[in-house]
Amino acid sequence: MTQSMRIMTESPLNAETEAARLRSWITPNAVFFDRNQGKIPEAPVDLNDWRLIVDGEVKNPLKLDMDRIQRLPKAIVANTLECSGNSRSLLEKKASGNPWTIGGVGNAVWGGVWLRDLLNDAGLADRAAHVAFEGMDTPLGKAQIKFVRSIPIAKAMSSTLLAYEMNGDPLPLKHGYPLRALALGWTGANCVKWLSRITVIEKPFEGFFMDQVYRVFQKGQQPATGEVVTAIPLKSIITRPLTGERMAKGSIVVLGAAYAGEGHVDQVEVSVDGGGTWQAAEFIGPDEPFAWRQWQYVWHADRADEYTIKSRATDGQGRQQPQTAPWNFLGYGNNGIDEHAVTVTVE
Ligand SMILES: Nc1nc2c(c(=O)[nH]1)N[C@H]1C(S)=C(S)[C@@H](COP(=O)(O)O)O[C@H]1N2
Ligand SMILES: [Mo]
Repeated sequence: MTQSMRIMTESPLNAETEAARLRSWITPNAVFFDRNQGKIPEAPVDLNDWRLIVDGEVKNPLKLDMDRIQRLPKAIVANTLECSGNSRSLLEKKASGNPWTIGGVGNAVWGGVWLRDLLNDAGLADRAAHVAFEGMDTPLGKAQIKFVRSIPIAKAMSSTLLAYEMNGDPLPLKHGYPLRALALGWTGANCVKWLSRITVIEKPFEGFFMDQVYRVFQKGQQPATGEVVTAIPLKSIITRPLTGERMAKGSIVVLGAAYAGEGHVDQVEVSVDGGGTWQAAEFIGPDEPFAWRQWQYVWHADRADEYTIKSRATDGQGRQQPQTAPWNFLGYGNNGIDEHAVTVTVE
């Protein structure tokens, strides 16, 4: 069965999940969003030819095959992955990049090994401060720039998984087979697919995908002086009803999801009068670190009219989603309440 996705570009493949497929806690692998800078490998690498190299500022560099990796203690963790550019097209002031609506996000249960276990085996040298990941995808475009990203050592040692399973299946080719990094609670750009090499370095990796993109900067500002995108910001989305829907009067189930990156979503509220009054939504389904929470709100819509529905999340520190998202040149991190409003007709 062909699964429907909203394809934004075919080469590289960038496709978002339909809102209706974001209504379950687990996003099925077949409809999980695709975000690529380069060309997805045509065929899965033969594991006989594949090794993971761990080198750089370590005492004993490692070269591991998949059997060795799978004999290490296995971790199974939920994690919501979101592309930094998700919801970009909903910004009032346009920003350049893929025109994501809300479907550049998904939640999966990943199986793999903790990066910390490998780094401890390799033994960190004193100068170890960042960890760079290199993917095996073929770069597209004239510049032939490989997708390499680095994260600080503290994140690498605390909560970064190397995943070889996704929702109980071997990691699908599109999502990084045989191994991908997952900096839990951080945006997708920090989660390099098709891993071949992990290099411990003294300072952040310098290169196109570190310095020119995945940074928050304003028009006219040098991208490299902007902040690097790391943790996913607090956000809620409405997955039912969808904007433009017409519904019969009566009880209408409003559904959505809310996530907070490394934080915890404590509360979601819903407004059906454009933000005038707010009622608490109920959570449904699991509550796991790094994973979104699904919520519902039963709306008794007795009067035919046009309505604007909004949702707002509060995290464990009492912080709330912003009313409107702070704008930046590449439109990253749109978590505005207003930008995610849906307008429906009750008749
Ligand atoms: N090797 C490699 N890893 C990559 C990318 C890429 O282009 N190449 N894109 C990144 C970005 S920007 C995102 S949002 C996620 C998307 O992961 P997915 O396609 O499995 O949803 O992968 C990240 N890892
Ligand atoms: Mo991304």
